[in-house]
Amino acid sequence: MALTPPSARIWWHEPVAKVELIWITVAFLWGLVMFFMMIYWHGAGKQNLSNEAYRITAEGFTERTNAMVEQYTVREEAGYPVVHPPPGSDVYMIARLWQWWPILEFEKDQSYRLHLASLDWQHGFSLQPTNINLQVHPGYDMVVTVTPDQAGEFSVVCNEFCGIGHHMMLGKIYVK
Ligand SMILES: [Cu+2]
Repeated sequence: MALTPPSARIWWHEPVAKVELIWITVAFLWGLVMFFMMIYWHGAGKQNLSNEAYRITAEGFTERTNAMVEQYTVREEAGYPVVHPPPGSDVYMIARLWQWWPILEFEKDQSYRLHLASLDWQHGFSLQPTNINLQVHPGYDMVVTVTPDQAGEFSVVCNEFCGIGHHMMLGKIYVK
């Protein structure tokens, strides 16, 4: 019993019980299996990681985002521009305290190179209700090639705690 002290004072010379040995072996082997699965899943697990990242400056990224917004804004929504960039193009979304900017509008079954960068702290890009999750770091452009296969309205949620307005850091992506 773990709640009472061992009866023998020098308990560490006692042989290890069989069940405990079995348990240690099972846990160790399972740990090994999961370690190698991690490597396997990286290649074959259809993960949506950002495989490309480039060093950028906040100013440079803002400039590129603004250029896209100026050229392809189709309407406004609650003070946010809704941008409909041409299929196949480079698309930018800024993460900052506390918003994802601008709102993007994609066409179904078309591919885009989505660039994500933070202008201040680390944020987490989580696309709801799909299982797409990645970290957005300041100073880096995280590139993901996206091909939406479902029309609808998707929410971008920040899933890396980033301060007092973290829970209000919501963005939107439309797929038409
Ligand atoms: Cu955030």
